[in-house]
Amino acid sequence: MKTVVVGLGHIGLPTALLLAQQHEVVGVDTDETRVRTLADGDLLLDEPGLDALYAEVADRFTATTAMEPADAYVITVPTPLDQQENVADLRHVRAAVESVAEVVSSGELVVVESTVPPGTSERLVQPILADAATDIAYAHCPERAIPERTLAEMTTNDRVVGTNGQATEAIRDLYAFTDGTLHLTDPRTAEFVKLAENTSRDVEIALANEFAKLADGIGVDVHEAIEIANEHPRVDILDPGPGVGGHCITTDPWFLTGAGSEARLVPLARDINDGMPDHVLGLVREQVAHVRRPRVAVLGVAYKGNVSDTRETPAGRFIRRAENAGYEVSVHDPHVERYDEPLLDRATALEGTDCAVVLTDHDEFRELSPATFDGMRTRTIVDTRNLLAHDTLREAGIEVSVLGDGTQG
Ligand code: SAJ
Repeated sequence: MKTVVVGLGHIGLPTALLLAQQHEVVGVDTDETRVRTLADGDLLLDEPGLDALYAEVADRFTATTAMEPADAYVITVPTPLDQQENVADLRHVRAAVESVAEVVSSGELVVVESTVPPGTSERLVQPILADAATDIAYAHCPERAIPERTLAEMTTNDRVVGTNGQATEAIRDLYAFTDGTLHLTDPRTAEFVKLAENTSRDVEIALANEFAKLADGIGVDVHEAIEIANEHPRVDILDPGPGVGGHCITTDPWFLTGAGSEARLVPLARDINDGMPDHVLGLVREQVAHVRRPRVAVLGVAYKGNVSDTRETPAGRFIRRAENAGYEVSVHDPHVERYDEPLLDRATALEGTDCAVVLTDHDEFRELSPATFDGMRTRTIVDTRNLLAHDTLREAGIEVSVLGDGTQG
């Protein structure tokens, strides 16, 4: 089965290479540079196993900017959030479907993996395909792998498959690379499932963040409280932090609610999580209250621990707010190579600063010794992830403030 994969990004490229283990695959991307760098062997993605897989399937995978006919088409283009309207920007999806419609023939398989609002398959995608050819086997199969575990999750996670009924057999053949169960449903439900999963996580993180702020006011250590509460067989509270980042959880709740929805909890959770960088700035402000023109070192700009991905990182929101407040900000992240702000080695980033703000739960930060902070002008730390060895640092005379530990109220 010859398969075309449209969009060679974080999801498209790993999917294309996994498919190429069994099929002839053509990757189509409108970005000429992306296609050229791929031809040069530079995958531009930090994914374990991806380079080896690329080498293994090289003779069954080609990348190009031009659409071509195939037996199956998998669309994995981005669906960004229209920041002004808080609705999905479906222009890439529409363009990808229209380009497939130019070459698709009756009886062939079209799969949309891009995350889309409920109803998009029925209202936008399927009508374009129906005008192009009859009896298209259509499925919406949203991807749910996480960055830097993408191949492992793509080959083991269950999949939700929303088909128009004709796609079932072809879908089993297409996703033969996964050991996960295929959960069959209709496209609209599949669209909803993906958004509900990420929205549920966003709401749960918002609750943890709310608990952290409440605990500070009440004088309780939220981390100890959560640990004990989670011993209950039906309670599983997540961890508070500096806010929610990543490409999906920050956008998917808006795809679910759409413009004008009557949903209240979902937008509120977004608001609570987006407000966390401001709350963290308040903790930093307390630490540097006595300093004229404070200098702040940010430790960690990846959106979560042990990854290099900075998409929608709460660190970005924090840094802009800190700079607007008149602070000088330096940045260090042991995992990140490319970022909007200059990245410094740890000692240089900390040198001459008044507060070190830990924003990402990288393992490297867990055991930072008191000597790490020797070069600071004023030795204070704000730990938003409850990560550091607080007692050891405090014994060495360093002022440590921990989000939610009950001492900020
Ligand atoms: N976070 C917290 N506290 C927690 C857990 C996470 O503050 O207890 C923060 C993280 O630091 C990060 C953000 O939330 O900034 C999101 O991280 P995550 O690990 O919850 O999720 P993602 O964005 O890496 O991946 C999610 C996953 N969805 C679910 O777990 C329901 C993944 O399976 C999806 O494939 C992915 O979104 C996606 O692409 O949709």
